[in-house]
Amino acid sequence: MKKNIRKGLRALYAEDPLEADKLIWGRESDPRSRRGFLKNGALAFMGTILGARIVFADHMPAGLIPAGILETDDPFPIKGKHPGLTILNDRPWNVETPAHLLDDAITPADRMFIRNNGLPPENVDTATWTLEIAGESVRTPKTYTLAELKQRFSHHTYQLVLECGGNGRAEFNPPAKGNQWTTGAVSCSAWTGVLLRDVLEDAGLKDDAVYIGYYGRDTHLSGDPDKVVISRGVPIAKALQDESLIAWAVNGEDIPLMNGHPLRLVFGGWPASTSGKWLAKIVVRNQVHDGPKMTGQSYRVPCKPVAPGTEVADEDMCIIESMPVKSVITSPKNGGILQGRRELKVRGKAWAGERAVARMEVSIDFGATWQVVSLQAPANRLAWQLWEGNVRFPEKGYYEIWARATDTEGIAQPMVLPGWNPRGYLNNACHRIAIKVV
Ligand SMILES: Nc1nc2c(c(=O)[nH]1)N[C@H]1C(S)=C(S)[C@@H](COP(=O)(O)O)O[C@H]1N2
Ligand SMILES: [Mo]
Repeated sequence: MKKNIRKGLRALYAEDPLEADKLIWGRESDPRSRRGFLKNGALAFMGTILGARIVFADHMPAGLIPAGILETDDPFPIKGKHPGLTILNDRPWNVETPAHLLDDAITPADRMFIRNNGLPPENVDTATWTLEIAGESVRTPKTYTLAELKQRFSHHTYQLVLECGGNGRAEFNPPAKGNQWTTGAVSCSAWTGVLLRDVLEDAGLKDDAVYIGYYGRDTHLSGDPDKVVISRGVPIAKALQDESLIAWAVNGEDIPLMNGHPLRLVFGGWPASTSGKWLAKIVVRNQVHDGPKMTGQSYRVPCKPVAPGTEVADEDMCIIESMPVKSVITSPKNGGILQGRRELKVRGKAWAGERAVARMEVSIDFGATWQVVSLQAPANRLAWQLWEGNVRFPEKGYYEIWARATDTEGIAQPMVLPGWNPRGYLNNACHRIAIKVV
């Protein structure tokens, strides 16, 4: 299905999901049960489009776009990046990774998503690149060359989940402005660098230090060299964690330019917007950092839940810290066809911000029943966890596989969109894929 048609579908569903159901499928819904009733004609039509009868149509929620029609095959033109990635925007580059390309235990660099707010630096010279440590709460401001960083501090490698705070934004209703990420603004690669803590301790922190902020060498879209693209940060406690890195390598190689070459911060489990790319400067602050995209409505959600569409004053918005529990089905690919068999291996990844994932379940009947699948421990804290299980389909037809992770505090992914917020952050609803058994 072509991109514009998919977009049209989402827009239609965003406006009024029940009306869209009626328009597209002739699906009527029962307002009490939120369940969609497919009349005979509608059921047959939906089945025709999906290529098979929807076996558990009885359980299919109203206002749900079938996963089987959300696929894309657009080619991708950036050198060093996988041709199967999906472009959301090309100025600046914003590119996501389809779920089936996240099947590796460690995300290869060519499959890492790209989220740029401005234009990456041109002609990066690693021989002259420097990192400055400054700010009102640093004892001795310092500047290091890349070579000095590598020589002076011990090297560490961690697998870390980077997920954009806006991953999943495409589902919000009313829609939220910004890149319409579906499920693919996430990666878990092996990052190598020095501990931010070691560098901060070398420069020395004053007692009043509460936050760090970063500055990178990317250029504002306006072309104005004095305009900062983005400057976010984390509280000192997160900055001093064992896994908080200033990294120059990913999976044993130089970081791709689009992902921050030659130096970037990596804070696993927090919105990836905290992980400054093309890192030039870190400031130690005696207050919450207030750089561009740290204040106002950016990377913030209402401190208390609000009704969809509510306007929320800046002072009632809270900074996103740890990301919520989430998972993705990486095999089979959405829209897969199972021929001559009824049993299927399903696998994927699960993560939970600062926490770990304790349980993983899948459903083939739109969440009416769930089956526990096996779940591995993370390679290290803040890495994602691999899960896998077998599902059995009772008969031929169209199915959706839904996946649900539960974290160590007992918090599970919601099956539908969680707390609406003005900018469309933190959508950790269950991932689902379509499978046809023929
Ligand atoms: N200098 C700089 N750092 C940045 C950004 C940026 O635009 N400029 N984008 C941030 C955001 S919003 C995200 S989600 C991550 C994305 O990292 P990636 O492109 O390597 O996947 O980088 C963060 N660091
Ligand atoms: Mo982001």
